[in-house]
Amino acid sequence: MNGFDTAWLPPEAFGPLGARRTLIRGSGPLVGTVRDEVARACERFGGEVVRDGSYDLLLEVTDGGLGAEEFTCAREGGTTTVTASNGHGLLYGLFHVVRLGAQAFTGGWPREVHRPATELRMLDHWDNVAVHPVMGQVERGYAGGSLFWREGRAREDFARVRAYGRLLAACGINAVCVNNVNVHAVEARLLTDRIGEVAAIADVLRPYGVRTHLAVTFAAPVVLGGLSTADPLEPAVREWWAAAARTVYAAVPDFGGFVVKADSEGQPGPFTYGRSHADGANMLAAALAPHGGTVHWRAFVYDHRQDWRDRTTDRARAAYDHFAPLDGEFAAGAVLQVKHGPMDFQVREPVSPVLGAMPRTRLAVEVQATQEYTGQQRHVCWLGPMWSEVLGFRPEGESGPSVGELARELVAVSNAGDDPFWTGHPLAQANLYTFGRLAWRPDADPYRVLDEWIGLTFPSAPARLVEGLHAVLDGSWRTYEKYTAPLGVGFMVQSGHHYGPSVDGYEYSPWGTYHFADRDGIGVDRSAATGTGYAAQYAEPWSGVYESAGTCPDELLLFFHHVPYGHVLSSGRTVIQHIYDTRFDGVAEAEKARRVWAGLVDLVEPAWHARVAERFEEQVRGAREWRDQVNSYFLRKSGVPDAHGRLIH
Ligand code: GCW
Repeated sequence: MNGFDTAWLPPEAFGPLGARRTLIRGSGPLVGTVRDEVARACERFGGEVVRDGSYDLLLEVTDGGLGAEEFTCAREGGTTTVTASNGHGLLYGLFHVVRLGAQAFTGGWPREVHRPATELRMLDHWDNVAVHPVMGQVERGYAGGSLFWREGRAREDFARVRAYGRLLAACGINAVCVNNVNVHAVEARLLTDRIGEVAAIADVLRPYGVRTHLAVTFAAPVVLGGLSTADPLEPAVREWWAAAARTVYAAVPDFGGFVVKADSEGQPGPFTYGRSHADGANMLAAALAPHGGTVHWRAFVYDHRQDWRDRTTDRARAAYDHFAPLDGEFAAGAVLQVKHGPMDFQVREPVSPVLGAMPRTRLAVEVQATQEYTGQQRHVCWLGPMWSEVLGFRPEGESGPSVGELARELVAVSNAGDDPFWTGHPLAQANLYTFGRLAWRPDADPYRVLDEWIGLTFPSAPARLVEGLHAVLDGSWRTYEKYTAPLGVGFMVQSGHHYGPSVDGYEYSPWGTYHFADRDGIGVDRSAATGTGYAAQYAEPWSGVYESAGTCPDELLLFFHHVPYGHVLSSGRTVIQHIYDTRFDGVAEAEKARRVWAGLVDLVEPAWHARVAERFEEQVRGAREWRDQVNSYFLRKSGVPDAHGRLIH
């Protein structure tokens, strides 16, 4: 390994392409990137970048009426042709050819048009410039330090950032926000006197078609500008932001825009001035509009200081209650960035009702690749199937559009850092890759995407390795769910760092995260009839489906209902027996995955194999801890013995 892992772009992935004769037509910086990629592959594999004469592959910028990121690919008469209307599309076309491997030069097929379904496919980095005393450098980061920042400033050596940009382009990601949405004092200044550091990063990402975005604090006019207010309707404040945007664009001409976490978990926002979130977002959209930028305004607004005794406040309702009434009020340059579920990236949540309730708002769906609540990159948890379920959900039922169709943009909190394997757990690379490909095509089959990832990461993998990787990854999210959170209950984690079990870890906290287990039953009543009314935030058919415990899907039962332990699920099992069984099954599955991985030792590069093997030890230990704590807790609460008489402590 040359300092860091090649992930899904090992040199061998360029073998078929690099052995051929390629003609490249077009000019501009991204065509330059394409040319460099092909030239490098040819140097290694004996092919040639030709200027004329015969060729096997034509990569051509033409005026073919294609959109900015689109490309076509065809193969006729022994020649493969990729066309695009600019360098960006051509770069995506090149990586398409890489993905096809030898197949790109075999047989023939008519012209196919490839275009992304979403305009923006972004990674948000929760990276701090300075190391934060509690959160460390990367908030919820499980892959070492930041790729961008080191020792309080932008890195001097950008080799790693360049390699990152390349990996992102190869899976279709076109935007990165380079700092944490919780904007601390040092990071606030990236907007003003430290914009040069952002510009340096943008320069490195630009050749891969990745635009740079910045998280900013809503209080910037006060904390940086010395104004007495940050009121979004105050002319001096609006002018301050307009001037700030001008400075940013002078340094970064293709700057993507701002990301804002306002009135959320202590961050400042428009509520301080009695203004709405549309007022706040629109002010920033107005500042960015003359330059073509957008503001990503996060919908993660809720009361994080609630009284656990108060059963009427329901955190799950918060985003909808705050934002749905504002539909139609957001400016064209404002994107509302909505977490995929109503709570906070738990292992299982329903899809956020906000996504079906704001047809006149530009929506981005936010998912979490960094595994805060899904094993922190010590456990294998491939999130493709979860994201795919979210994107396939149809808020108005079968005849209506899917979330993937409603979302104009997809955003993931990145799971990458300066760890040699990028993601701490090497298999977590699959999450990053899968996110990019699902963002490009939300209706893609995640298991096919995983095949692609395997094909690229392990070129010419024998069938035993391909099968082994599928065996370890395919069901890993459900395995994780089995030993952790039953039936849609969340937050049974240790408080603060969120790793490992603590059934009551958040039960009496101010964060709005309760399961209400007592001796008789468990779950949150979110029905309209007797509960918090959250179920009514959905349109039919879902409001009806979720309203009744009889029709609510098993996996979400305790999210929507408080039921007795003896309640019989549609699976035929009681809730308590389900809790016991799934814990035992989850541990058995984790142990099996560990065995499968051990059996691949001869097929995977030793350092790679060893890192995963080491993580599996921790995963199995952790899974047993989850099983024993959760089962013991519920045995003690309910007094109901396990029907199979297994050991519960
Ligand atoms: O999941 C929670 C995390 C916070 C995070 C917040 C958010 C960046 O625990 O660390 O803050 O969500 O999404 O803003």
